[in-house]
Amino acid sequence: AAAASAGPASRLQALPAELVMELPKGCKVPPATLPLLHQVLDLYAQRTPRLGAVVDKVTRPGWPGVGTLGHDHFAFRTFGVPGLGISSLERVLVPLGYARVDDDPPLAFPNKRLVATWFTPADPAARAVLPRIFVSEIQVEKLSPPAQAAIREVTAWAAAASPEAVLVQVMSSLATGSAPWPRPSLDAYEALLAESEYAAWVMVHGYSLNHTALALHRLPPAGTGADIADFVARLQAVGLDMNAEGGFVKVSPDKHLLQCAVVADRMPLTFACGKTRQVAAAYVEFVQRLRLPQFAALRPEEVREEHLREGFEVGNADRIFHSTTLAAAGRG
Ligand code: OOG
Ligand code: NI
Repeated sequence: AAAASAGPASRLQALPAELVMELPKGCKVPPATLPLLHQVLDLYAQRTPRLGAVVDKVTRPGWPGVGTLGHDHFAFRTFGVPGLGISSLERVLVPLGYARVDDDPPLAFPNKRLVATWFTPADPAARAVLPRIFVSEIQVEKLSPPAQAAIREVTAWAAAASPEAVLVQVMSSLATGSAPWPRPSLDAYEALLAESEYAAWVMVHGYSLNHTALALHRLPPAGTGADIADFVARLQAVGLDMNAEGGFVKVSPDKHLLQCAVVADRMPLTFACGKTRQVAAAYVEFVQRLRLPQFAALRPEEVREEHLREGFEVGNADRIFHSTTLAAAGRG
């Protein structure tokens, strides 16, 4: 896939043209929203060489393929410390036309010491194009004293700053792809990694996009979208490693939310001590949302995003988090 080269996306360097979003006419989304989301995606594409490979394969003749791939959701990870955490992205997303959705019960992952929530475009007309945004945070107070100390040391500035000042730092981190804290030494990184893969990821990647999830339900055939099990087999056949945790396809208890992920790319990172090692970068997910039973009578061509299973599922997400665990790869 060629990098996007025309129109409003002309500043973008690495983003495949198939992943550029276009808002439907008349929808009420602030003008800053799409440029920021594209900037975040472009930085992600630069750090995720596998994305280009995935898009190339998926849009090849013979696949259920397409000119445009839709984004079901984006996902970010954060440190749950004062001033940062989920609330720091809420301050970015609400002015961009997103509304927070608080699930009841909340999405919680006690074994990973994580909680999560998600955001949806406030204007329903934008929901078929703009991604949902899944945001998680690690409950720092539940980590060991040394891990807490390492995180608090680099985030103390946020507790002391005004919300407006923190917002400026978070925005600039989103727009540049660099974390709003210094890079750790390799020893400090490895100590954190031994305790929490998630915490180590956030320490080196900050507010970089963790993944985009591409929407299989927006591909043909109408009414169901592309079959996810078929997709897993196709992706494996072209040599991509899939997250094998709990099976390749993660299925919600209601059977209507189906997810799978290509495991994270690795990238070499030079630490503050000058040493370099491979770390997990970002990954690509696929989602198939199936039609809700109350819309079973619709003709396939009448089925829209609002007729499909909404939201996220704790059991699926718990497994998808493993996509940045470098040992999670499997070829079936
Ligand atoms: C998020 C994992 C969960 C989903 O769609 O349920 C998730 C992460 O790895 O940060 O993406
Ligand atoms: Ni996801």
